[in-house]
Amino acid sequence: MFNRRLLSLVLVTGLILGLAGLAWAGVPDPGQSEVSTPGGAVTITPAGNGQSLADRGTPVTVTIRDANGLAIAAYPAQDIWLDDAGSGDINLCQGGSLADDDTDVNGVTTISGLIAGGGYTQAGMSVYVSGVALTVAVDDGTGSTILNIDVNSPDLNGDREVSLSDISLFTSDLTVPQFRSDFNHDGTVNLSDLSLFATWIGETCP
Ligand SMILES: [Ca+2]
Ligand SMILES: [Ca+2]
Repeated sequence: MFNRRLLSLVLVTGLILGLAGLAWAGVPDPGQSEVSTPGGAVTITPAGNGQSLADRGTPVTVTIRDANGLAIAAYPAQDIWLDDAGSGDINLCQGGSLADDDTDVNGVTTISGLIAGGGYTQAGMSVYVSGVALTVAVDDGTGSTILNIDVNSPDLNGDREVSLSDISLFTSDLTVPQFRSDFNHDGTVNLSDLSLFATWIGETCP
């Protein structure tokens, strides 16, 4: 009798532990997942007519794993996005920086396209999976958990439209060049940036 009760206890305990394991399965774990990028600078616009991460040579690769370190396949692209690393500098449009595809069988996807949004930052970017920032970054050589991607936008004040206020800010940067207005990323702000800026005036989120 005692042994039978002991056996039941062992079975129940095993079942509970098994269920706990199942509960972890398929749930992204920020400590097991990874994100990497060569790093660089990109210009985004509210309507998503700026430069793609791929064109700027700084695509982001994301690998999503659960707490057991197992790859999570088919994780929805709409739940994986890029945003500032907590500075609040970037103001994205709805769904403005989603992953290119759902994760593949290895739990891998990329974020390499055009981003819709405004604001500017040199304080780094992060990948968020269902709202949780991934904490493990690889391959950028800095050991940092944030991504070395600088972002600017003709929407300089980050209100998700390119309007008069932004024109005024851009004009002041023609005198004292700032990263935020260097849309062709050549280290200065001049007529080349102005001609780019002109094509984006009036843009808002889609
Ligand atoms: Ca604006
Ligand atoms: Ca420039």
